[in-house]
Amino acid sequence: MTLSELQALYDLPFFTLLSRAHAVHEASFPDGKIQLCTLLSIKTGGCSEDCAYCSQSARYKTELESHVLLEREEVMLHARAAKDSGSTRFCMGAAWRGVRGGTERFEQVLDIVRDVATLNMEVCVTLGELGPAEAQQLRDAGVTAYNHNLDTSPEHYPNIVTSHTYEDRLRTIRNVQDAGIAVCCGGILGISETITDRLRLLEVISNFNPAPESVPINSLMPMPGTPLAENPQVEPLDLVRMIACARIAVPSAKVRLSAGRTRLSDETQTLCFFAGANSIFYGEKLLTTDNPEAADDRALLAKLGLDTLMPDTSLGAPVADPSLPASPAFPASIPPPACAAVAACC
Ligand code: SAM
Ligand code: DTB
Ligand code: SF4
Repeated sequence: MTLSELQALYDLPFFTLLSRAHAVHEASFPDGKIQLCTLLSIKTGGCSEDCAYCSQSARYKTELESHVLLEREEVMLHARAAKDSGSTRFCMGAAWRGVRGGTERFEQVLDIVRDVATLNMEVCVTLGELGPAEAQQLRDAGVTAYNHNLDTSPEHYPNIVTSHTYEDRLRTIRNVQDAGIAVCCGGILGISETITDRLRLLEVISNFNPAPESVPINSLMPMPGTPLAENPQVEPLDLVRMIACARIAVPSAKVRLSAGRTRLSDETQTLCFFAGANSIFYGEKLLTTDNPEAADDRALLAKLGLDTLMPDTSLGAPVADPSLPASPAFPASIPPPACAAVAACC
């Protein structure tokens, strides 16, 4: 979709936008089920990058307790618990700029992935920048999806992150697509962006070929010590509009109502589900911040009569439209930039 098409959608009367989004949702996901995903931070804090919203950046004095890469056995305890609680996707995050093949740390991550993949859950990782070889190794180890957010518009991104570029992010996404891994790519609201920045993000993501498998929409959890610690809360109805636009812009993708749900009422979340959100993070913790209690989420879904989705471990990258060029557009031969030179790289 183009920015002007998205702007026209966004400007519709609220209920018109919601009914359009709901119709798209029903057509794309007739069973209306909700996907439950559980997050685990497998390496916390000490990140070389300067993302202004993030408690894990080493550049800010936050209250975070850092830890090195968790042992495989510990990760498996969390993964089994997630499965037992009804989660069907296990997403592991690491506070690195990126990963590099041949390093001990990356081998450890591959071992973790191989173990988690035995549990019959979807396996998602978010490890920062990847080259084509690393993406292929992750795929071979059993990764079904890779999360790499663009977060906001290309114009606003340099106001939020200066240690890497939007283009770096796009290049990783292309490497993930080329390895046949499903792409999970979305953004954050509440990082001093305009509505146009939000819609520009959707414009970029909606033009991916192949389309992303999922689009997480996070609302800023303001972290003490970060530059955005005092940012105001996202206006709930603006979040609902954004979810509705994401649903229409990328009809085949799961739209994940991601960080920030602890600050949303049940009624706002309900509107988000009606507008097309069909995935949530489930369990008391996101990576470093709070998430609603699992029992509260189960109660809300039961009240709404919403069933939960089974895992799809055969998940591959959605098939590209052969009549259009691949997007993001980078020759696959371009190696990942500068990662080897970055001390905090795994
Ligand atoms: N280091 C990896 C990367 O940058 O892709 C993975 C982890 S990073 C924490 C994943 C995403 O979490 C970010 O792109 C951002 O959208 C979201 N996120 C991080 N901190 C957040 C916060 N304080 N509030 C809301 N979302 C946040
Ligand atoms: C995504 O878009 N949101 C998740 C997941 N992908 C990795 C992370 C949210 C992090 C929220 C802040 C924290 O817990 O540190
Ligand atoms: Fe946080 Fe990821 Fe940015 Fe590191 S690269 S500061 S973990 S968002």
